[in-house]
Amino acid sequence: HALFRPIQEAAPPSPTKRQTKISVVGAGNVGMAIAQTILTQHLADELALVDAKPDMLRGEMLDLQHAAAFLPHTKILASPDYSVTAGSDICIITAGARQLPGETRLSLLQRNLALFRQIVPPVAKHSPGALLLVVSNPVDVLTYIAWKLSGFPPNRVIGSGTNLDSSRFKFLLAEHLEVNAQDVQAYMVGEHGDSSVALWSSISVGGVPILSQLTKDKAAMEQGVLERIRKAVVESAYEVIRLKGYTSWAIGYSVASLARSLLRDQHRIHPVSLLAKGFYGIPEDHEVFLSLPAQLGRSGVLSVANIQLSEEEAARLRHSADTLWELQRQLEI
Ligand code: 6V0
Repeated sequence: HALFRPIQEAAPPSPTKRQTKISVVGAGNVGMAIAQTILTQHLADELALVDAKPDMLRGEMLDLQHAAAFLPHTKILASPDYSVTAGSDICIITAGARQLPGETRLSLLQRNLALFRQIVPPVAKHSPGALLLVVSNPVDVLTYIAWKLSGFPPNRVIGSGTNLDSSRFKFLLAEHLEVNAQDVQAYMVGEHGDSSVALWSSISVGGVPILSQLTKDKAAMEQGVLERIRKAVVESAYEVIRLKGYTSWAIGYSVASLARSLLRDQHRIHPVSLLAKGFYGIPEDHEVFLSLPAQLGRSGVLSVANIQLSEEEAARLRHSADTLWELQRQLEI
């Protein structure tokens, strides 16, 4: 005897209304923080997890499913087999090898290239229309590798890039200025991590541009403080890793905010890693991914903001582009 009596006249579901699906490849610290933020913010109707460790993966899936009574309704699937990701709107890649003590960047990159060879082709095969969002490090080079291996157009392959660095930057600026971080506008661009570039002229609070409001002397003094804040942003990832072993919550929120802007076609501006050749003097033959403030929507990167860079900022971007290009030339993709 049925628990509920169906209503015969109910209209069939509209054929234009479709379910939203997000897949997360790599159910480690970062993948699970992203998954749980996606669930609490109800960004998808279906969430698929993939990892190479089947028992751990099943454990993570069950643990999330057991929270069903407290969460908006989302179907949660998990499997080491990529068919579970079929028909995704966004595939987020967080799987990555960890740097071994004394290991060079190139050697780590080669191990991650081998990993991406196993991951990207099946992801692209099962979701040929998806947006690819790469989180694994080094994120700028791995986004390039994901672009090459997927065969997707560049606007559909995005690296989480300096979206997180910019959030750390806003947090530290907000503390220094004693304001709310949500009222701070500030961008870090370029390479994610040590060589990221802080755009001083971009900083404003509640519409007040910080540096141009100051007298010359004060601006010079404040520039020193800001440089210390930039260094603190770069240091902060190392500090969290030293203290707790990995970073997870901030990158979880950062990637969920990207997923929201993309899926809900919000046209919001985020600094993300995108194909940067031709921008700010980066040579056309340098197929490198670097973060620039970009407008994100349902079809991926919609446009790149035409920001005013100082000569020094542009030179730093070009230097990163040269370094990445040289590194990528040593890889056989
Ligand atoms: P982790 O906890 O070791 O998780 C990695 C997961 O990947 C593990 O569960 C592995 O089993 C899984 N994995 C490995 N190989 C495969 C494979 N072939 N197929 C499927 N799954 C596989 O690492 P953690 O989650 O801490 O970090 C993941 C990655 O994110 C690293 O590369 C980090 O450097 C990177 N981060 C990037 C950030 C950014 O801002 N872009 C921020 C934080 C971390």
